Amino acid sequence: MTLNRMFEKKQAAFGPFLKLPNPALVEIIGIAGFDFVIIDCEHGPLDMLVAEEMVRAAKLSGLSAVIRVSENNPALISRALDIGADAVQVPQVSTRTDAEKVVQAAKFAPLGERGVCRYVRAAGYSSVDRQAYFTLANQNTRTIIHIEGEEGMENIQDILQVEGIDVIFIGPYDLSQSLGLPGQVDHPLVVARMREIIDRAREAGKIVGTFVDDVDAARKWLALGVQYIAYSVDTGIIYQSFKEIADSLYQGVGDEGNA
Ligand code: 3PY
Ligand code: MG
Repeated sequence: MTLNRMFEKKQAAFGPFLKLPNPALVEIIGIAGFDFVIIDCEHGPLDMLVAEEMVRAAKLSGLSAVIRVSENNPALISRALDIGADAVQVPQVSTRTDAEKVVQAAKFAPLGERGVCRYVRAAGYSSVDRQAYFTLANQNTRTIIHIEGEEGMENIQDILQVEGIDVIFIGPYDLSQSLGLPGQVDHPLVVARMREIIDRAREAGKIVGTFVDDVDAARKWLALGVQYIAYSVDTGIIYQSFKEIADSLYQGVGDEGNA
């Protein structure tokens, strides 16, 4: 499945953040039936070379590829889109100007000023028609912005006016930190601010996203109208699975190996 499920059919979409540099992992996630992966170039070791391999694996497995860049920087946004990401996810958007900067970097003229090169993966290495590429890219490229700080919350109404932003993503961890409660993503104050952003964004007709790391939390936010659900992180999911297996394998087994 892909993000079209959300953008066209108005249904919820699910996908994990990825920190491990592994295209096979992306394939497995596609086979498992998710809609998208978020290749995380903000936190962790991923670089553009491996991100391109992961985008390729996503396309082969019928997944949308989102790249989270490390900062709101036009050079990073255009590289992410040039290697073929379907969407770019940009952290720490705090003002209307920040949001406009994302659109400027992600769209070609007349909508923006994305740097032009048609010899990249996104343009079929120049095989896509020279005129058609720019129009198609502007239509198909999606922008996702993080609102995850006090300033972003204060300026939310202005940010929501910016055309060309497709998803408002609430980062609960950074938001909790900016409220002086680092990591307390279930704290009533954090939850209240998240709900406020969700309501404002939905009133403005925007799709809202957030991060969860268990199914109950996903259900809670879905019920409140969140549609873009970033479900946990590859490293955490793998750790959890191995831990559960190890715990049950070792249960009742003595130090000798077999009781
Ligand atoms: C955050 O919570 O701050 C994120 O960016 C996503 O988990
Ligand atoms: Mg964050």
